[in-house]
Amino acid sequence: MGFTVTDLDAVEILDSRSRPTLQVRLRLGDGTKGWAGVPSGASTGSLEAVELRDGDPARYQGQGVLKACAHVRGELAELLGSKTWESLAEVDAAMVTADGTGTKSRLGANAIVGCSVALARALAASAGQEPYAWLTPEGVQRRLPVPHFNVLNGGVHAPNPLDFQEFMVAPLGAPSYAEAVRAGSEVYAALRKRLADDGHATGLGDEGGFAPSLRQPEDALRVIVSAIEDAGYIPGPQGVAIALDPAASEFRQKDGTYLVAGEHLSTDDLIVRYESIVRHFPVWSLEDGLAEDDDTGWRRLTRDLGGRVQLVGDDNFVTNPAIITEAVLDEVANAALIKLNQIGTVTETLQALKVCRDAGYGAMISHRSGETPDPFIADLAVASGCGQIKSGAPARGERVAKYNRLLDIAAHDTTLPYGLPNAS
Ligand code: 2PG
Ligand code: MG
Repeated sequence: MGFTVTDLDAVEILDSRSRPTLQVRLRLGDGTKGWAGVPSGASTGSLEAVELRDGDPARYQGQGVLKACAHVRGELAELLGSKTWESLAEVDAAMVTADGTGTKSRLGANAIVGCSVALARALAASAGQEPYAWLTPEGVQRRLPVPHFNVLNGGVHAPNPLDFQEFMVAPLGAPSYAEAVRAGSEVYAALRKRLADDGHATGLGDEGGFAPSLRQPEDALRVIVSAIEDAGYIPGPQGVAIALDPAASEFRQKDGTYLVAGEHLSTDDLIVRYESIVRHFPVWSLEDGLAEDDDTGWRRLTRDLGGRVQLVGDDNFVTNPAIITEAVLDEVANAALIKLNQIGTVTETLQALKVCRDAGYGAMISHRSGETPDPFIADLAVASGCGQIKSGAPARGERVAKYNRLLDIAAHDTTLPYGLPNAS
């Protein structure tokens, strides 16, 4: 049975970093409504779908999104209102074709992804289903994902001297999703106390994690392990493990070296450093350990560490099904980070997740460092069955909106298993 779209609108709102973004509203012919808040990254991959910004220096330092909003209200509203549609996939494909650039740069990936998410929500509501139920592909077992709480921030997400961007705690061993949230929050509180006791400022980075003046990644790892123990948990896969996103593209130098705490490291040096980190700390997952264009390095990293830890491609994969397919053939990484706005439609995001499932690659659903209260990724995480999500610290409204949506789903659908897919 087909559907029509009668209203489509967008307004310029602020994201969690005080930069303009879009909020999209949509209404179907049967009266059901959908909405979406569009996120925005800071450490972006060069092949990400392109956010359309106004570039008018007189407004928001050129970061306004009035043009993208106008595309939603104008060309996209006209397109979506032009006929009876059969599926979300058909609408997403039509938006991609109408944009015509291959990078979504003309209409704006921010405009397109907002319409796609708002439509997915409306179609779920129209079918009388929760978004996570409606989004679940055939044959996929829904799961409550392991939350990866980014408790300590560095890189371009914080003004401290720490080069690695994200230090996350992942309660892999928690007996349930609710207990995992509790563990994350208790470790966060213990970390705040530890840092304060050690004389560090406890100000927050963009994703709500603490941003102390630590320089060496190992110093950050040590204090996190102590915080896990202080909170009464076992550091490691049976309790609370650690995941890293160094976001290495951001500290790669023009000469090909990596600048970590003032030291120039070759690709080999950095891989050796990771080997040592993995030996000494309970790190179970490493995202963007090398820069997006360090292809030979990525292959070496995968050969050396791929059997021991999850290696997640973010800046290099940009949620692009074709790029992930190539990486699988090339044996690069063993998991992908999944961000809706990196590729720009719900349909293509679901395709990227399918590529991962079919290849036996892991997948982690992700927020962006600039966020809105929209919790859609929580539903996507459950629907995909991938068993992993990262949405920042267990603090700040735009971060906990996702974790809290999952608490709500867990409370109302008690049949859902918790954790990584191979765990049960
Ligand atoms: C990342 C993301 C999200 P950003 O690198 O994984 O944490 O950061 O949104 O700034 O790209
Ligand atoms: Mg990343």
